[in-house]
Amino acid sequence: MVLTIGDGAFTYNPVIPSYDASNAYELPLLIVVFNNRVYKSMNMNHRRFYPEGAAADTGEWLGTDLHRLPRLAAFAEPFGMHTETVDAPEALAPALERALKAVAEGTTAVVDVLVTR
Ligand SMILES: Cc1ncc(C[n+]2csc(CCOP(=O)(O)OP(=O)(O)O)c2C)c(N)n1
Repeated sequence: MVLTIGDGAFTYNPVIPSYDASNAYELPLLIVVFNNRVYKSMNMNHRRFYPEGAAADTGEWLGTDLHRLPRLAAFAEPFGMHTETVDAPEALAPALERALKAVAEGTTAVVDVLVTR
């Protein structure tokens, strides 16, 4: 089973209990995160509805700027899951191959893919 998800949706949803459920029900998943370090759809709404709001003044886009978050794959490590962080296009295929192998062997894998937009 494969889940593809953006970093905004990933951080908004109950990832930690879901990891526990994956282990408890022995349901290995391949999770691929498209990580652009922003909850962009919400950020665009802030800009659209409050173009002269406090955030426009301060540059502090609360709840939508995800730059400060630690490495997302790290949250899976205490659950014994396979983790990958991909920061170059050529690193993607080998990371997915390693992750698929882990899933085939029964371990959930989280591949955090850093994208630029
Ligand atoms: C299950 C579920 N939870 C929450 C939402 C609300 N929601 C809409 S878009 C979004 C996050 C979008 O951020 P990201 O996935 O990083 O995509 P981006 O906006 O950066 O393109 C969320 C949490 C939803 N649509 N569905």
